[in-house]
Amino acid sequence: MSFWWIYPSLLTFCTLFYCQALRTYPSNEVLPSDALHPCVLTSCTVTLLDSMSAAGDLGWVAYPSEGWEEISVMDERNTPMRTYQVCNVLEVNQNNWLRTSWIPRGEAQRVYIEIKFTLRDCNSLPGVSGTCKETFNMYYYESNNSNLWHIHENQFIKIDTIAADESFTQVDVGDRVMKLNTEIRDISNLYKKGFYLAFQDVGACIALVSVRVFYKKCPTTIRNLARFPDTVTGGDSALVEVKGTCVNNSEEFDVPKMYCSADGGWLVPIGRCSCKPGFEEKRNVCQPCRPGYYKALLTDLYCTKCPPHSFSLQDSSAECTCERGFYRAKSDPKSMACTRPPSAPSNPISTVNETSVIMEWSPPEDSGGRMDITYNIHCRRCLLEGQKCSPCGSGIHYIPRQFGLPHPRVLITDLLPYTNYTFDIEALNGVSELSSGPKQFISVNITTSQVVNVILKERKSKDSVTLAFQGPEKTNDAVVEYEVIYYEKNHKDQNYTILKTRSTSMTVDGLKPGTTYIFRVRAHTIGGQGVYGGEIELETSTEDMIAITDPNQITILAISVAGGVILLIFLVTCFFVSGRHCGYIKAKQDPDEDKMHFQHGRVKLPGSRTYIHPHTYEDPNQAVRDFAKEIDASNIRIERVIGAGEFGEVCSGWLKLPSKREICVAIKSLKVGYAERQRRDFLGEASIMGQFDHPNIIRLEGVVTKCKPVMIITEYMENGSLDSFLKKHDGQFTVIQLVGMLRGIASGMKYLSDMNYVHRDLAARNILVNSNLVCKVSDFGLSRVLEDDPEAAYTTRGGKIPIRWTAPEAIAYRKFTSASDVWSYGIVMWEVISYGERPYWEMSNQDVIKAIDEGYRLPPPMDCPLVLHQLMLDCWQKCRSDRPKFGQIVNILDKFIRNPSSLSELANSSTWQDPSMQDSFTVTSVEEWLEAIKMSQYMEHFTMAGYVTLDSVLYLSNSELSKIGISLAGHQKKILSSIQNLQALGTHVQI
Ligand code: ACK
Repeated sequence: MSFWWIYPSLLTFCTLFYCQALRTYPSNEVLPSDALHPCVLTSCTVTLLDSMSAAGDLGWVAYPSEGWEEISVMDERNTPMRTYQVCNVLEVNQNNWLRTSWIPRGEAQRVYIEIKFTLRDCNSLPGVSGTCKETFNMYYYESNNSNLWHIHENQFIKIDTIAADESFTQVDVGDRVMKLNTEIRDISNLYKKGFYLAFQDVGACIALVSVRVFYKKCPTTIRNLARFPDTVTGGDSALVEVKGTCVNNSEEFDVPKMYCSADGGWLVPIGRCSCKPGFEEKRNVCQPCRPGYYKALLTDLYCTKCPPHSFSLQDSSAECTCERGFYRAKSDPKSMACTRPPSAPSNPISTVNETSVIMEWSPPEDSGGRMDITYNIHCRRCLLEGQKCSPCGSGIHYIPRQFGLPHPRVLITDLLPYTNYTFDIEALNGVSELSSGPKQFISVNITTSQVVNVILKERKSKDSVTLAFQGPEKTNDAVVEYEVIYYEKNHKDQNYTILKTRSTSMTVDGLKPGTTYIFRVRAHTIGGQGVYGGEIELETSTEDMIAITDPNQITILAISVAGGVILLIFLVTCFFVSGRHCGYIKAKQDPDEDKMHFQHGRVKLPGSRTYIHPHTYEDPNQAVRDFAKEIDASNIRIERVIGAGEFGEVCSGWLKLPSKREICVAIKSLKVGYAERQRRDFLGEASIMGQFDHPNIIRLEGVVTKCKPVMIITEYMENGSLDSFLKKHDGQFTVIQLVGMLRGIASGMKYLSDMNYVHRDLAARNILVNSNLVCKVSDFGLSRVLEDDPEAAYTTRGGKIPIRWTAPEAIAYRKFTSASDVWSYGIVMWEVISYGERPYWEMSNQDVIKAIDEGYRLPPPMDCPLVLHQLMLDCWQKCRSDRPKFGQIVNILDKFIRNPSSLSELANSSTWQDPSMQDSFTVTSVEEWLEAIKMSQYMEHFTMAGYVTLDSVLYLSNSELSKIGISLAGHQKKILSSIQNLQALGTHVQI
């Protein structure tokens, strides 16, 4: 038989699919791993046999001998290659076998056989019908034996009958029309070391050009930082589950797994490894963090710059080391800046009330970079101030507690009377215990007291008085003796007398008639000796007098023989002048000036230039009688309720006095069931108001005291209180109108200050407006300071103060003066120009105090003339003597009104105003913050330097700003002051 139809260029049909050399591996040989990588990443094949690559005889067994024949041909590169051909198409009953050599299976359980062949179309051959076939069969036989010579036909297992997709008909080699067929079959679940393949021809004309046997692998790969090794696909079509191993410097985060599919691809990666602390992932490997950077957690993705006040000098840092003097608390995240203990608290204010003390203080100026500031109180009892101190021991109560106070205030009770105490207020934060530095504290010395009421019991004769002592209440039996010192007024240096008694009363005789004496009393107790109480000024009469027998007439002369504390209440003795019961003293509102004056003479009449406090009257009803006109209730017609005051309702109505025209009035009534003290305080306002007569002070029409309800009648102010009036008419007035209102208020205040009256609660809510837009000062309540003002907050010294309106010295040590009223007036100016905006918006009182102390002042409201804001700033001078007087303010405002063009230049609120002082200032990122303060040009500087969270910028300093490239002093200042505000408004900032 000739093979005329096979020709050398046959191989132009063959494709060199695989690059391995033809090798058949001994069964026990381990496949070299580099043989596995011709086809990385997705799938990989390992060739077990490739007939195309055989250099010499293939050595396959063919039988019978006239069947398959091995033919050497040359490929296009003239390389000899082996083919097997058979073409016994003219003869019947062909059964020609061709069996390969033993093929080791290696690690494969499933192998693929790819055959390339040509097959002649029987129809194209003449005279072969009935004998010519167009298929052949493929078989395999598994065996551990590589040297079998003979295998019985029926031992083979059939893989498939192979038919040609394309058979050829032409013999004209020039046409190159022979078609090369490629078929792939597979054998699964192999289990012996190797196998033989066999091709059975049953009468076809076939050329077997190539046989390639291979298996598939999933190639080694790294996924999710886990390395997956080369994996041979499964014996059947099931997936092979493979567990990955973490690459260097990584740890298993969640067991990494993948599945090797039957066609050699990886599927379904689950789980992962993560780079260990100190390493970050880059291109499938874990690389060490550079010096200056760190990665704290397995779960962190990248190395980040060391937070402020820390550093890392080496590669692979899992955390940064704190600079000297800075620490990291156990619970601090590694990403947080290192911090230090706070500085000592400052500005302590203590208010001693007998045996208890309220202490308040300002938080430390340097919080150390932390928000978790607490305070401890350490108590020492000292014999002399600051000397020979010993721990206070138990029995003292601290409210809310002694240690770990979250807020800068504490109430301490159950102290011993007449005792010096030193309280050390220590500030701590989360890293205080890590520092070996000294404790940061501030000391407060206080002396406790207890009240001794001194009573003028009798003034029987012109040369003696009998005084009685009440108290100290809680330790009555502890009082050893009372000591009275007295001297003639203005002659203290020349002569004074000290008398002591164990009794609770004492008659002082041998006094000169008609002479003014000063008496002071103190108590000695087993706890120590108090200091003298306030001065009691008494003038002996020129004639003998009748004893006062009515206990209600007993006059309390003074309260408080107190350890140097200010709690003095003065009461007055009766003094008969012209047969009239009208003794009074001039009240002092300034505790620094508390000194009792005892004046001869008559009650000063309304219109006098000095105001008289009703408390100076022994009988407050007398003050009402002196200063307020009694009105018959029948002259009043109540119309409607317009509001609620501290003591009861406020109504509008009509007053018709005989021979006068009916006028509209406001009627304040005292609610039923009042206590005597409430009645006194209620009418006290009338006694004050009745002394004033000015177009910018609310006018008292009179009082109703003879029947109930007790009422105070004032002029009616149609537009109600100024703050709500402005809010209602937001933006509706001209600047001149607003200045006119302010001028009126200033004028009223000038009148009051000329009369030595200090208002203490000047605020837009306490100004009333009539239908002509005339503003009048009101609210002269007596129960102040300032129980009825919702804005008033308790201060450390016990009083209630409307913090936002009050001058710092009045808050700190109750220095209320006309100059502190001027401060409040400045705030009223701001309220007026901003149409009733709340001063300092929603900042807390404590923040306001702190901000003012640090020099912050309210910015100009929108459209505020520059000169008005300047005037406000003048009113808010820290030093009260630098503030303008009300008279000057009136003059300045008059000038503005006369020359309106002076008001045309507006203050630039955007440059003045730091938005971070406003309540609406809620920034959540460095970017938002920089934008808000118009410094966003520095965003990149912050980012590059690693200041990416608000937390991290909170404690930047000048030098750090310079380091990151912000060198303009003005910009540094702006950024730093905003940082301070951010710190102060910690709650506004979301970190
Ligand atoms: O803001 P208003 O309308 O003005 O509400 C309060 C309320 O009574 C409680 O004080 C109003 N009010 C007080 N005195 C007068 C007055 N003399 N004329 C008009 N309204 C008054 C105040």
